[in-house]
Amino acid sequence: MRVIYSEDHKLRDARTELHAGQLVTPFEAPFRAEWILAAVKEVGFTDVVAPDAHGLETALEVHDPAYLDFLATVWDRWVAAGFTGEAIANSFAVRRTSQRVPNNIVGAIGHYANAADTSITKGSYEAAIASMRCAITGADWLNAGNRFAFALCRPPGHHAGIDLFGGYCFINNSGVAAQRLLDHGARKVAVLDVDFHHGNGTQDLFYHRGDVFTASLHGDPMHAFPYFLGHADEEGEGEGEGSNRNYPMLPGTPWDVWSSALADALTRIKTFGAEAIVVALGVDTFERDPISFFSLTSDDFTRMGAMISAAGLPVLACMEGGYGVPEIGLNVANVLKGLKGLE
Ligand code: OKS
Ligand code: ZN
Repeated sequence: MRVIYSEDHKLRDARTELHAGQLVTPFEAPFRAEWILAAVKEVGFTDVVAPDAHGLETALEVHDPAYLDFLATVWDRWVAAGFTGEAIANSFAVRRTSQRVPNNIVGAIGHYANAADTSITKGSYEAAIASMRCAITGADWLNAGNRFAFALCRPPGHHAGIDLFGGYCFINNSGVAAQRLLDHGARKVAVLDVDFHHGNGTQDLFYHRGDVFTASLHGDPMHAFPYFLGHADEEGEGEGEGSNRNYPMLPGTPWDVWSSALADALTRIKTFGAEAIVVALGVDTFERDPISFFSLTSDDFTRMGAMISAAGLPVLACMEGGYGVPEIGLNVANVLKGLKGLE
């Protein structure tokens, strides 16, 4: 199991998150990656490497070039406007409004945001690039013929759409990794999103494409972030018809219900003909996660890894969510152990 990790995640260290009507210390903070890295090393996953210095080539195949340019420049534009706080969107391009990108930075950030929770700071872009590089380097480990890799991505990526940031995500790491696998010979791949939250960004990237099967198991959007996508009737369109599958589930969902959805997703991934699985690996399905409502236990994460492994395909896990509690490290380590058939 190769682990890919960059110290540059620390460049993303926001002070503010708009949460419950207040600016709080973000849930998505540097300690997460440190705890996870320590825990996976602790159980013997010590093959930890830094990512290769990839540019934007692969990201440009799944994201809008103007969006990536916005990400690269937003902080400097925010500062140039004279603002002293972190960059937060507060005005949005919603129903029946123009989709022109405003010149004004407040308008531009609102155009490209799908939520106001995610403050942009100095260094956020550089951290997002490092995170993307971890995912690409992990994909290349599979491209070289290896069966497993774990990209310890931070910031996460699965809420980042073609031209949207939010939900702590800027560049869709799992999506970029899937594209990288396709660019290096795979004909079809799958992104399996086991994070508590719907992978709305990943769904957006591939909704009209027939070469990537996207499946997401998540809190029902009627009750949980990201609220506006993730329903069971979203199945893909055009070339992508039938290649998106959502499994919305209710508060308190335990392993037996959750794992039935996983089994169905894995069957469909095999039927689709995927040659590899990118797992958008959030561990915020844990029973004590501070912002989620499923009931998985630490042992369930080992079972999860074993089930995914049993599909018999190469697997790249890219880190997504999981917050607050010390068990995030153990839970990730357990998924990796399950993948490898340990314990
Ligand atoms: C509101 C909380 C917003 C939830 C963002 C979800 C992030 C996540 N302040 N996505 O997988 O874990
Ligand atoms: Zn999540």
